[in-house]
Order: sequence, then structure tokens, then C-alpha cells
Amino acid sequence: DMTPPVAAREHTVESFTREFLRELNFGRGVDLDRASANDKYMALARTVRHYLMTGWLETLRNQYRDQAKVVAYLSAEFLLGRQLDNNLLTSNLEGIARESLDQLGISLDDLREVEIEPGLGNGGLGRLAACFIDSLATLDVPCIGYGIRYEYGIFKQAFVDGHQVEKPDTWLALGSPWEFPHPENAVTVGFGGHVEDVTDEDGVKRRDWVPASVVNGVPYNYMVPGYGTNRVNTLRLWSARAPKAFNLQVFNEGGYEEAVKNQTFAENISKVLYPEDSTPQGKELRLQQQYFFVACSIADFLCNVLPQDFDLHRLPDRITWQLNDTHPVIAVPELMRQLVDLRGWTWEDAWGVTQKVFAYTCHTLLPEALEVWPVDLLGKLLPRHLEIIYRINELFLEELRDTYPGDELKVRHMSIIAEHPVRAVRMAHLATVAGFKVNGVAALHSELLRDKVLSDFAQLWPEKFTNVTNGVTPRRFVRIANPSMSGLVTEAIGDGWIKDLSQLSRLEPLAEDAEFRRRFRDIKAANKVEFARVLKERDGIEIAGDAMVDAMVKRLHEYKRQTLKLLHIVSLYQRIGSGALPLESVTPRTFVFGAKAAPGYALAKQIIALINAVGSTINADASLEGRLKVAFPANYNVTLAEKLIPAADLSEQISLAGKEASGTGNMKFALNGALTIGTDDGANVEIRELVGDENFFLFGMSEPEVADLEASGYSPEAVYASDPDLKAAIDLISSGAFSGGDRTLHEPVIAALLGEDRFMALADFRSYVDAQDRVEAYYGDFEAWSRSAILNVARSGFFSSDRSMVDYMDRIWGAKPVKQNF
Ligand code: 26V
Repeated sequence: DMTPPVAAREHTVESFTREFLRELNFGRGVDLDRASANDKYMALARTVRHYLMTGWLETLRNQYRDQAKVVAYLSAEFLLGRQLDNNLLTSNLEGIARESLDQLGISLDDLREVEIEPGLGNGGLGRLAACFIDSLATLDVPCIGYGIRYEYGIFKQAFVDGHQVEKPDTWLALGSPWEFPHPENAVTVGFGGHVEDVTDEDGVKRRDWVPASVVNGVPYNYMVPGYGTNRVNTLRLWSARAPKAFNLQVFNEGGYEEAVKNQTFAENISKVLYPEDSTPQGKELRLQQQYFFVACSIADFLCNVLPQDFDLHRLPDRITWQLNDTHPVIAVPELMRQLVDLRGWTWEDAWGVTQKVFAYTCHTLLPEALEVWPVDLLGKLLPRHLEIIYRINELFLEELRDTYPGDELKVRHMSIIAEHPVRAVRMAHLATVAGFKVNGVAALHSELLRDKVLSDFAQLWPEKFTNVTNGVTPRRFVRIANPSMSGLVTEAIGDGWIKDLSQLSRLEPLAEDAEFRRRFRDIKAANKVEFARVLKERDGIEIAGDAMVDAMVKRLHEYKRQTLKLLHIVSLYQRIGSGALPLESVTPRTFVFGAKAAPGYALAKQIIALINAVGSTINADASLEGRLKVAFPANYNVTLAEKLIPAADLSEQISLAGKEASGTGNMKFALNGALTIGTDDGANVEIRELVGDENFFLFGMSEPEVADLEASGYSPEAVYASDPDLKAAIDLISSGAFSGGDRTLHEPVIAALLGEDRFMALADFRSYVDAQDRVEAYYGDFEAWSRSAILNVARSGFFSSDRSMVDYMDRIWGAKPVKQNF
């Protein structure tokens, strides 16, 4: 009998209480009166997990029986956020759990605060992966997420004198109740060594990789429950271990130190998430991580997920490997090795299958973010894979020379191997050659990929290129994060929107209903009070409960232009101080920043220090009467996002046009009734198209205008000299007004702006400040603002990740939902 102790529909307070106490007593070994908050949280998590178990087992059983086509989402990052709320929602237990705990004198809300979020991602790319697996489960699509169980996730950010300091993220310290380790299913992965020619019994010659060391990958399974369905998919994260057998052998040779060294080598691999976002550092350990999780995942799928007797020639009917950026692209030569070296397939057969199972999503446009691996490094770590890549390239270049005879320049440009500055593998080219589809993450981004970044490839294979605009899960980012607004929406249009976000359009007429607008405003106001409470408790930051909340939250990067936001704030401050702007005319505003800088990105860290310096000066200036505040809570993460976004009035999406691939924060804000001030970039383009010009504050150059200005020669100095407000703002910073008179402290930031200003913040300053004036004027008309806010919600249903997943199914995967009976 496979039925777990708790049946799926046994949803009573009594049974819940029984399960909870059983977990507390037998699982934790404590009595209720002695239990710590962590004990109670752990017991609660285990209890909720039991209720999801029936669905998980049934999903696995059905998949084993039906062998439906599976999507394997290969991603080095899954930025999951807290699990308890989502799992309470999908198991339909929130009310029952609350009541049960109430009866025991425990507050559910207190226990929710105990959970430490798994921060296994940097930002947009990792969070997108988490939204996608949520949507696939909800849509009843068979999916396995494959990734890395980092022992330390994204660093914990602290500020010391306004400067970022990184601390280790010890998310596993108090135990991790959601994971299921399976050491008995460990997979072995090789590294280093050399390649030999061997001839097997039948006289067939093969290349044989003899690794110098091996590492075990232990799978940790996580439930990925769908909403409103019995399906529970699996996220499988790999943790690296030293294999016992290997150690023993070295021990026997008396090499204790060697043995321990190998242990360290192995366990370092999944030790820590690389905190670089968009500038790959080319570190050996990172390549080890990439190969480690990819090799584990492919072996797992071929040997454990597929039936023993499965004919791998039919692999394309069973799986698509979706490559989340180039991080997992080493999967391509790994699958070739599996088929050619380990199973004796011909190159042609293996390549035929390989070309039908991989699809590649590109998430960037910045040239410096495109991964390349020097062949020295790759060849040392993965000698056989390098040979396979060379062979793939050789055949590809032959094809190119046939198509474009005599055009060696084109051949050189398109080659998988770059020759300068060092010989290196261009992972995006490898992904594009091997993948049957290549997609960008928003309409503009996909267009630019096709016409600029990968234009040669798009010319050769136009049908390979497609777009799938990103989306976000409405469960976490609306239903859970914004329960009050969700209640209002459900009251108005029913709860179908949670699974079919396009239904939000039915709210449109209510934008004209004064009573509805009032209730909508009241909810926003209450969310602000709640956000203010959280900031006070979490960070000791005090903000007004009723000021406009103007939010810019995203990784710190020059292209995202936090400096442009800062120049606006400084300019306001300067104009108020000089008397040019009467204080009474300024709308009370809280400028909220959230941003981590990559630890090695010096300028980004200086920008953080400058934001904090401006913030402390403004916040301490009594002459402002508290009208302007800067709140920069440290360690912005998914948990804080869920509090901030429902409270926001204004969403800052101000990247230089043509640089932000999509953005997903922009979607979350719009769905929670914030208006966007933004450039014509990434998914902003589509947001504005859908919500309408009247409900969006557009500013700045368009992408073609940026290209023109770049071509004609951009001079930030000239812009500085010609705009008195801009000049005054920059001069105020240079004067040391925010650094106790020190004129050198913030000089590097100013020098970057006045020198190259790579992302043209100065060029867009005037247009940005003018748009902010329009924001101020519009905000004063609170009925008009509320109408626009409601229309933002009503018209943003497109940005559900459920819709993104349907697009992936239609345009890329050919996978279909498989409904399960309840
Ligand atoms: C990430 C990393 C992380 C580790 C070190 C090396 C390395 C190299 C490149 C990258 C690329 C990061 C790309 C990325 O995160 N793109 C973001 O993807 C979001 C989801 O599609 C999208 O909304 C953002 O606009 C885009 O910047």
C-alpha cells in the first residue's frame, strides 16, 4: 500500500493538529511547551509536506506509466523564495493550519517569519526558473527542474558605513524541511585526466576518457506543487560529495592528505553560488559546477528516469532540455559523449538526436555577459568534451563554407571557437548550433538577438529563432504577496484569475467605479503601512506610512542606471535647497532601493555607497520636514520583494534602451497596481502597449536613438554643461555635500558618468526628470491615478508565467499537459 499517512483530501483542523503534534513529538523530539520557534516551524513544514505527498507519488506513478514528454529545465539557479506559504496555498491548507495553530496558541504568521529563503540564484534569471516550474506544475505539464543545491546561496548583504559587506548565506544551518536527499541514487561524474584510443572486442575504435578524479552527485528532491491540481512535479538539485571508494583507494596507498584534498575538491563544487550577475569571471570552479550538475542531470534522466529498455533514438519524443542561458550548455558535448563514447553510436546518429533535444534561452544583450571558456581551461577539466566541441565546430564550419564560399570573415565570426584574445569556446554559438530553437525573453530582446547579437545565425536558420516573453507566477506575486488585493479581485470577478490571469481584464469596467477605486486605494494604503512595519522591524528603517512609494529594486548594474534615479533625487534635493522648488509643492515620497552588487564589481559598490550617503543626508535634513526619504534596506531578497511590491505606487524600470533583456520585476509591480516610469526597453515595451500610454510614464531614447547617438559620438560632458539642473546635481555630489566635505569619496562614480557614461544616464536625465514631473502632477489627481493603477492590473494578465509556459509548449517544446484525476 503506497498511501501515505495523510490522505489528500483529509482536510480537517483535528487531523492537521494530530499530524503537527506527531511531527513535533516524533520528528523533532520535543514537547509543545518546550518547542522553539524553529521546532514549530519545522514541524509545520513537515506536516504540510505530508499533505502534498499523495499528489507527488501519484504524479510519479502516472509518469512512470504514461511516459509522457517531459520538459527538463536545466538551470544553474532556482531562486525559490520561501516555501511554506506556497505549499500552504497549493495544498489548500492555509485556513486549516491557521486555525489548528491558533488552538495550540501558536501564530501562523510568527512561524512564517522563521523560514529562511533558499537564495539559490542571483536575480531575474534564477527567479524566472522558479516561476516557470511553478507554472508548469499548475498547468499539469510534466517537468523536472535540474540544478545545484548550493550550500551557500547568494551572499547576505550588510552595510557598514553605507558600504556593502558580504556575509555567507547559511540557509541550511537550522535544517531544510522541504528537501528529500537520496544518497542511494548518487551519480558519479569525472573531471580532468586524459583521452585514450581504445579498440573494443568487435574491433571498433573509440575514444575513451580517463578522468583524474571523480565526484558523486547526491540528488535532493523538492516538491513543486501545482495550484488547483493534484500534480506535484520535482525539482532535483545536486550536491557534490567525495566518493568513498575513491578515498579508500588513496587511503590504502597511505595518502591521507591526498584523500582529504580530494574530499575538499569534491565538496567545494556545490559549496557556493557565484554572485556575479552578467559578467562571467571565467573561474575554473564555475565550469566545474556547470559540468557537475549537467552531467548528473543527463545521467539521471537517461539511466533513472527513462525505463531501462528505452531506445534512445526516440529521445526527442520524451524530452526537451531547456537550457537556461549558456550555463548548462556543456550538456551538448556531454550527451554526445554519452551516445558516441559510452553507447557506441555513430557521430551522425548521435548528432541527429542531440540537435532535436536542446533548446536555448538567451537572457542578455551585453557582449561582456556572453560566456566564453578558454580552451586551455576547458581542455584541462574536460578533455573529451573539448574534442567533441572541436568536432562539432569542424562540421559546422564545413557547412558554412559550403553555404558561403569564400566568406572567411563570416566563418570566423560564426565559429564556435574564438581566437582572440585567447582561443576560447563561445557557449552561445555552441548552444545556437546545437539547439533546435533559440529564444529571447521579450519581444524587443528577441528582435535584437535576431538582428544584432546572433544575426548571422538567424540569417542561416531563420526558423530557429523565436520569442517567448517572460512572465511571473500570479500565485506567489499576487495571491500570496497581496492577499487584500487578491480578496478584492476575487470578490469582483471570482477566483479563476489565479489560474487564468487573462481574466483580470474583467476588472476593466471597475476602473470607472468610484467605490471600487476607493477600496483599491485603501488596500494600497494598508499595504504601505504593513511595508513600513516590516522595514522598521527588519531594518530599523522608519518611513511614513502614507507617502508615495517609489521603488527601484534589481541588481546593481550600470546598465540598469541606479545613478539616473540618484541624480533625480539629488536634483530634487538641490532644487528644494536652492529655493527653485517650493517644498510644499513636492509630493511626500519614499525612494526605496534594493540592490546587491557583485562583490568584484567595484563601481557598483561605490554606487551603493553613494546612494546610502545621499540617503543619510536627506533623511537627516530637518528642513525637508520628512517629505523625502530614502530607504535602502540591505539584503533585498524574494521575501522582502513580497512585502514591497504590493505597497509600491511607482515602479522604476529605467535601463538604457536595448540593454535590459526583459525584466520581470516590472511585471510584478504592474500586476500589483504600481505605475511604471520606464524606458522603451525589454518587456516595458509590451507592458506599455498593453496598459496604454496614458497609464505608463515613458521617457528616454529608444533603442535606435541610442544606436544613432553611439554612432554619431556621445559626449556626456556636453550634456552636463548644457543642463543647469543636471550640472547642479552633479556639482553638489562633487562638492562633498554627501560625504562630510570629502570631495574624493564619490569621485569614481562621477568620473564614470562624466567620462564615458557607457549607459548614457546623462543623455536621458532631462527626459527622466520631466517624466517625474508628470508623475507628481498625476499622483495629485488620486482618482485618475487609481484608475490607471487598476487598469495596470486589469491589463497585465499577459505577464503570467502560465502564459509564458503555454508559449514555450507551442513554439518550442511540443509537450502537452497531462491531467491527473483528483
Ligand atoms: C549570469 C551569470 C551568473 C553567474 C556568473 C556568470 C554569469 C554570466 C552571465 C549571466 C547572465 C545573466 C543574465 C540574466 O540574469 N539576465 C536577466 O534575465 C532575466 C530573466 O530572463 C531578465 O528579465 C533580465 O532582463 C536579464 O537581465
